[in-house]
Amino acid sequence: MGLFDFLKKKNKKETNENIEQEVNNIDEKQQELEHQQELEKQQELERQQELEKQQELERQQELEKQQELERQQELEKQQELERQQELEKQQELEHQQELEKQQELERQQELEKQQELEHQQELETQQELNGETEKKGFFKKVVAGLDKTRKSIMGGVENVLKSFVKIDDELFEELEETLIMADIGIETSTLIIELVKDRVKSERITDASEIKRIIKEEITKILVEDEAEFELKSPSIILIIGVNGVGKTTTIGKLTNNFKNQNKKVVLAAADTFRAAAIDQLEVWGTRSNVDVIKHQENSDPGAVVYDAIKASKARNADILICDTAGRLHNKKNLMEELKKIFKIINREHGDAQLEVFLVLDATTGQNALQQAKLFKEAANITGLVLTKLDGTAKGGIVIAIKNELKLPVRFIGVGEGINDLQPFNAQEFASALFGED
Ligand SMILES: Nc1nc2c(ncn2[C@@H]2O[C@H](COP(=O)(O)OP(=O)(O)OP(=O)(O)O)[C@@H](O)[C@H]2O)c(=O)[nH]1
Ligand SMILES: [Mg+2]
Repeated sequence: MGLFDFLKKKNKKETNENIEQEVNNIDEKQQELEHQQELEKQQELERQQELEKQQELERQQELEKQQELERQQELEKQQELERQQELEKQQELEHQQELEKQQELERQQELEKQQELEHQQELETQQELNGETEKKGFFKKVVAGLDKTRKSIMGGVENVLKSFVKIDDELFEELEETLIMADIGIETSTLIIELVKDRVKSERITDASEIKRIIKEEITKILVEDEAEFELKSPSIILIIGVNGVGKTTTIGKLTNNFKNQNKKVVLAAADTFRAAAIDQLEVWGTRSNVDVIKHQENSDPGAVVYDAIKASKARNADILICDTAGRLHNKKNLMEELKKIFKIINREHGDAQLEVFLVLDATTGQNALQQAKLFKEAANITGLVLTKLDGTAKGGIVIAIKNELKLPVRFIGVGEGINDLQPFNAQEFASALFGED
């Protein structure tokens, strides 16, 4: 082989090698490219997956948040429900307690009513047994009831007279003091002693023992002065007033019995609405005499009760309507305002009825009774007095003071708690009972 061939061959070989090299290069490049693409695809895929993962996570979180919120709301709803149930339970409990309290109160009132009724029945039976329903029996009771008063007045007078032989100013002073001590009051005691002095002078009395008789006569004169027969026409309204505890409701019970015995038709008005027990108490008395009692709820307007009672007594053609009133209002002004309202209603609704306003006074309170009468006289047109509890008090001398100072007629006197323990006041009889036979 020649050099040329050799070179040619060599050259060809090199070219081939070059080509091969070239082809190889291209192959590598190709591979490189493919690898690159593969890599990018892979990365793209990973990014994609990453994104999806991210989105999935966010969805997940969103979902959890949502669920948490719902759980929270559910919890709050549950708590609200429990609170609501707790409240309802509490209210139910309170309602139950209120109901029980109410029932207990009613049971108590019913019991008191029953006891009051039994007490009255017992008294009545007792009186019937003793035959005291007779007027004679009543007079005896007045005499017995006034025993302490008699001793207080006349016992005192006798004691003073015992220690004086001569009639002088000192004797009169001591006598006056004795009368004041016996609840006859300063004004009336002074008047009595002045009258006694005048008579001692005009009748030329020198014997001190004569003075006792003169005192009795002068007191009797005061008691019987201006006495007029008390008469009730039909229809009549009697309004019973007075401070608490003096015996208003009891007096109404006794009066009702008195009028029923005279065949009068009576209706009662429970216008003392201040206490539920006051309404019940009047009802008990109504039941005992079998008369209608017009009543409203506790604390209702007394004027409205009177209004209804007037309507009822007209409809039933009643002869007498007797109205109980409260003596226990918060203050004097309230009490007087309440009375004024009642008067207005009576005048408007039953102006043609005979209106009697009876002030009830508790004789055992002595001078207080006189003070009360003065106060009530300013607010109400009192037409008569009822003196209660004259049984067994030493302060009956107050009747003399009341008669002299107030110029109001005493209409009835009470000498006990029973239904028959009330009588029309008869001054002459009262004076006899007060001073007895001696
Ligand atoms: N011994 C005696 N007790 C009497 C007499 N009158 C009433 N009482 C008693 O006095 C108390 C009070 O009587 P009530 O009739 O409730 O008096 P009230 O004025 O209606 O009283 P309030 O309604 O509270 O304002 C009762 O226990 C009666 O039994 C009486 O003439 N003699
Ligand atoms: Mg009463």
